[in-house]
Amino acid sequence: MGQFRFLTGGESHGKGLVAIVEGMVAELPLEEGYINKELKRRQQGYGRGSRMKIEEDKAEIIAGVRYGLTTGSPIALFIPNRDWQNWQEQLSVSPVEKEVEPVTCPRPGHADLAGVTKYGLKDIRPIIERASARETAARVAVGAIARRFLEELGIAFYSHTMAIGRHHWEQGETSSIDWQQVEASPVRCTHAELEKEMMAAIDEAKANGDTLGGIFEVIATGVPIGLGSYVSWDRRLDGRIAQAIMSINAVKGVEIGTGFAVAGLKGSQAHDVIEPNPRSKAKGLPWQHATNRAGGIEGGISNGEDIIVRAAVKPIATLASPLPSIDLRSGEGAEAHYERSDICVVPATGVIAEAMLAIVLADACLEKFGGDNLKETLANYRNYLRNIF
Ligand code: EPS
Repeated sequence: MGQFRFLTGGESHGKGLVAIVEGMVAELPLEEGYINKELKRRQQGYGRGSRMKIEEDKAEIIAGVRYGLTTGSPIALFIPNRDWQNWQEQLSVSPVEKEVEPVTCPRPGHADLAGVTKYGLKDIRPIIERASARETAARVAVGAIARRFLEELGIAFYSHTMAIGRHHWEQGETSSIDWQQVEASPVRCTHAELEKEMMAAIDEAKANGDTLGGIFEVIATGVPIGLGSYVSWDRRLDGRIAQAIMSINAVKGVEIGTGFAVAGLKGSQAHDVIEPNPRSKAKGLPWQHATNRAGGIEGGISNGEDIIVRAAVKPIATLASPLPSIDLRSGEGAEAHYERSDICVVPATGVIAEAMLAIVLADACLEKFGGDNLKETLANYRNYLRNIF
């Protein structure tokens, strides 16, 4: 991250989440309502626990915006946690008189054991709080700013669920997806039969005290050719996207385009042939790719096709029927810690990935087109497009 960067702070049950965003151009129209629409999308999805009934995420912009326009200064955001009122003693900033029972039985698959050891703590509570996916609410708020900016360049974002547990979408054409239907689906899946199967699988996991993972796909359309670069490892757009998506809680695998499947194909089957674009006089570049197996990136640079990213999400590590673990106080075997949690977060993770992809692309666009004011960036962008051929 260079031109557009951010930091978040906050615990899952603390007073709230904060984010500071730096590098956004001045005079971008931005309203809290736009950010809150994205926050609402993240809160949905079948398989969420009762926490989402408590929270109603809303971001307050506390700096960097005046009269509905960004000023070029850092943008500061605050998202209050409604559940904070139930955790004031457990997460008190000042010392408390009454001793709070520590959490000492780490959950397999969670940051608990490595985290408590790394930071030399006696209580797993601070690890639970900061490793929680609650932090992604702040990322989605930041991603909404990136998305608002990219809208001005004609770039849009979508995501859908490809699998929950063993229930898979048999690969269809992404271009055939009805995105309104995805938004209306409780699992963000367009196929009515599959949607039913996925929801039944989540119900079954819940009844058994278990959890489920899956796969989602995220797509960016309208991305110009030439973002990122092959010249150095850390400028490769695919590498930057992979890092951003892999950093989302519970994501264990990332692929761009056909990713892992391409490894089994011959070169003659794997690549996207280049052909003249018959519509180029009216619109677009003079060429097009016949297919998009590369997922819109070749040699670490965007190639003008849609960017397509898929990721595998592991089943959540907090199980109502806890896995075997140890009690760190005695070293003896014990059941892992359990507290209220979600059953499946694959649909929400797709929305979070849209935000992370927007953040990477906003950074790459600012790097390529520069500018400190929206008008300046757009002029540079249009000039680039005009001069491609
Ligand atoms: C999470 C546990 C659950 C989730 C939480 C992530 O929270 P709680 O312990 O309060 O029930 O709901 O996710 C969110 C709060 C959110 O906003 O996404 C965990 O342990 O990672």
